[in-house]
Amino acid sequence: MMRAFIAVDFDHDVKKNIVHVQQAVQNHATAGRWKQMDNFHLTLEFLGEITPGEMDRICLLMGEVAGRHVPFELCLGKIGFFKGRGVFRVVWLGIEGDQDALNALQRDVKDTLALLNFRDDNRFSPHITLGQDVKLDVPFEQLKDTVSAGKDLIYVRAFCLMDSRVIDGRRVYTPVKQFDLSG
Ligand code: 2AM
Repeated sequence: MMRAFIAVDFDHDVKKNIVHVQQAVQNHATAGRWKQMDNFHLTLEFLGEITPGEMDRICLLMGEVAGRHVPFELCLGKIGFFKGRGVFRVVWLGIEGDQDALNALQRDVKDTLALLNFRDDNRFSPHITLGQDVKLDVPFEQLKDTVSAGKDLIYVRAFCLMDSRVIDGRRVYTPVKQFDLSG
């Protein structure tokens, strides 16, 4: 079995820009668990545990999805959060740019996975997780106004099947299969 999800992986330069935003948030944090730079990604669908047989079927269908979409451009947006009890459960970086293309790709991934009985009732909320269980020494809105990402374009040319596992006590996300957008 493999713990898996479908995501857009970023190249090193984009991850470096995300780290700058994360550091600006960390400068005002009194608590938090922070994502490692290598692990920054944009999840399209979370799969959970899958068998080798399911992986083969998923790869086949994701290849077809990729063939129905053309590359598009995104950029990094503003920070936001998902609420927890007394903490910011997730502090994330949002996404701007060609949201229509991103949403169309995500919908196709989701609908296609539903054919394999992977069902997800969550509404897609594109975000890059920076940290979890975060506490801040300033109001979030104040931080939001001061922290901003560079507007460099992110060229989305592919998406990946990602493997999630703990190695030496550290969570590691690894792209196991890449699907190039070519539609
Ligand atoms: P997160 O970034 O908001 O934590 C790998 O764990 C990826 O799948 C992460 O992007 C994570 O979202 C997402 N994920 C993990 N568990 C999930 C779940 N049960 N439902 C939806 N997404 C999940």
